[in-house]
Amino acid sequence: MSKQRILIARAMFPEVIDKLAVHFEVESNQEDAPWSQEEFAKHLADKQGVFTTGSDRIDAALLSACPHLKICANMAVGYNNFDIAAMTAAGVLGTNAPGVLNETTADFGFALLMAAARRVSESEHWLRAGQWDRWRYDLFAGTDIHGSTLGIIGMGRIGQGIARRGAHGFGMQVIYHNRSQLDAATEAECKARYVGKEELLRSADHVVLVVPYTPESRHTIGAAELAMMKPTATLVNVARGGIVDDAALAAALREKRIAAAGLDVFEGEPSVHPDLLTVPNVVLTPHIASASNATRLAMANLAADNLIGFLIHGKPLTPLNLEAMASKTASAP
Ligand code: 8YV
Repeated sequence: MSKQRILIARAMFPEVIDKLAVHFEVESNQEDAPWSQEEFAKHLADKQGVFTTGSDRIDAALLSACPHLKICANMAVGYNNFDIAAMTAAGVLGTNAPGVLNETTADFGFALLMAAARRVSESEHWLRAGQWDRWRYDLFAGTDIHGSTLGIIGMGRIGQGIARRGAHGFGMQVIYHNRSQLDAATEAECKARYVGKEELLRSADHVVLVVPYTPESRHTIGAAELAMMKPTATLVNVARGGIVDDAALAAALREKRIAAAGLDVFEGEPSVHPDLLTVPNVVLTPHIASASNATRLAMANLAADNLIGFLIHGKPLTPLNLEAMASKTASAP
């Protein structure tokens, strides 16, 4: 029997391609060509499965050009690049890559928090520009991390990892806001207290965002929320571009209405709002919070195992819309 065909939409670890090639006829975009949606659809038109990253959009137009497609396996925990409703309607399964990146992303959230609050990037740029001629008592003085109040918006597994680091490692008081309150045991383990969003913004010394992107979470932090934060506060976004109103944030940073920010994700990335590029008190990184070698390999393997699990064995590991697809089939006339 001939092998099923899959597409790997972006450059990928050679060992993951080799693993997939045992089971499938694989086409991979190893040269990492930047495809338009039309080009993507052309490459995908005769495939049963696709390995995507968070930058590859799966929408109704693409699906209608790919009649053989059965599964889109995302190498990301976030899946706002998938139109899940359109996929379910087309009978296409989506899978994501949860779990394997939690601790690495929590590490990086903390790195951005410390770099922003203690002005690591800003002072390094200044030093590299040859401006350091003498010590001063207030040279790049920032805000303490230890003993301060850490506010986390979005208390999933990554948020909990950040809470544990703050509470256990740095003696921070942790408050959090989430769609629902965590169970008492998890709250105790994270030493975290549930509060309303406004209370969090007004009382936290540092605010970290780890909410998934949905139409409802767009601009969770805009001008009104920034106005509630302390002038000494730090804001960190390791969630998704669009959770923060980047123009409003750049203005707040420029006018020192908040002290600093650390951003790994941006509205419209890889473009970055030009105002963010010119304010000094923000640390900017190119969506690398999960980018340790080991974690990126684990994410890629999970996406590959979802393709193998579903197309070869009928059992995906981390499906997103399996139940919705089943109830659609059950209710079909
Ligand atoms: C990925 C991410 O690096 O998992 C996610 O949701 O945002 C990142 O870890 C990126 O989306 C690559 O697919």
